[in-house]
Amino acid sequence: MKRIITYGTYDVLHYGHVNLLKRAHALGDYLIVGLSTDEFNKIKNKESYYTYEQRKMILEACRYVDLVIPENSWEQKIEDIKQYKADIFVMGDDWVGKFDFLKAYCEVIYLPRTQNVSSTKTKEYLKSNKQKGKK
Ligand code: C2G
Repeated sequence: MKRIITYGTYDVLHYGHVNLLKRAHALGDYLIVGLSTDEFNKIKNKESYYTYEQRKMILEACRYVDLVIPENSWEQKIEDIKQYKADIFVMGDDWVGKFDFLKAYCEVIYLPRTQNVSSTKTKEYLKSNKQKGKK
């Protein structure tokens, strides 16, 4: 049983997120997602549209996700890897190199991001259409 762990905010879930989760899960048998709490998002300077509980519910509905745990800090990854016996840590390659220190505890893999999609772009599109009075 190969266990994979990854982290993120996963706000306004889109196909770029799902593409990451799908490829991460395919590296093993069990995928754990450390989901950024609303408080941690503030530390990351990220505003999320959905609350932690809403983002957790949406992620738990994704077929590639086996367990969602809260991500409260930058420092919890080593403990999580030990506690959840993760064999592989996966992130999109916008993080390449940033988590290489985890190689002392498990395999570290950065996967290519999916181009042309982001929660920010989606939110901006919806906001601009709202201003134009479109439904
Ligand atoms: N992602 C992707 N393609 C996109 C958008 C996101 O592959 N078009 C990946 C990111 O690389 C990340 C995951 O989807 O691995 C979640 O993205 P975010 O929610 O933006 O995560 P982020 O804010 O980068 O948080 O401790 C790590 C942080 O919590 C990562």
